[in-house]
Amino acid sequence: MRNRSLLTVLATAALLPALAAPALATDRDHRDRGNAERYQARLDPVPHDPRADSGSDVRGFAKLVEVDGELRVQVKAYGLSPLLPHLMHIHGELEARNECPGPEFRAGGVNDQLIETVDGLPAYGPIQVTFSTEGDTSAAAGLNLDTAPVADRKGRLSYQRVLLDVPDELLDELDDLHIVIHGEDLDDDGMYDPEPITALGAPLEAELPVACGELEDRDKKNRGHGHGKGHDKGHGHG
Ligand SMILES: [Cu+2]
Repeated sequence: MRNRSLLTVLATAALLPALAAPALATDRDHRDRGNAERYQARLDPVPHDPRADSGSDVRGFAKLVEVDGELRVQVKAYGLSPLLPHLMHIHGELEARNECPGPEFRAGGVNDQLIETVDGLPAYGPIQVTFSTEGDTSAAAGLNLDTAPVADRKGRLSYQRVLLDVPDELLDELDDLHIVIHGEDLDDDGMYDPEPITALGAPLEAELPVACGELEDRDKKNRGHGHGKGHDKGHGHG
């Protein structure tokens, strides 16, 4: 993991001058030719203390396709709190560990048994993109429950949208980023309780991360490009 992070940093450092001059950026040229870059993420439960998370067991799968600067997003998840909105984001930055949080991230915040959004930030990094149902898809809409996709009465969620405003810098590093789904009705009363409020300034139940997955480049994986970004790594949380 350390090797990969270092290589990722080096690769990005090499890319930065190219980003400053878009006409020369190979990734940009790549996109302008209409090639699709395909990414996927398997979403697994965030490892809260099972005694505190009301038996949450959220799993899912995300497919992202980037074509000409547009990001087509498809997420299917199940095991969610029924009939409630679930905030969903792409998280990440190179300064973070860029991995889904392990149990060691439970400490801190309003509950030491739960991995609150802020608890997990050193692992998956800040919100970069919001999978909203309409309007703003930036981090600014990250806590807007009004435009968050809603799970059905069986706790299933299906989300599809073409995102038009994802910054190029993010599109270029999608395979270093994560998808996180939030929201758990901890006391099963059919609503998100207004309290406690976490360090994020949001009600704990609405913001609690419940599933996380690392994005990987499906094509790079299939082509086996050997420039140090291979994704043969396991899901260890080290
Ligand atoms: Cu999030």
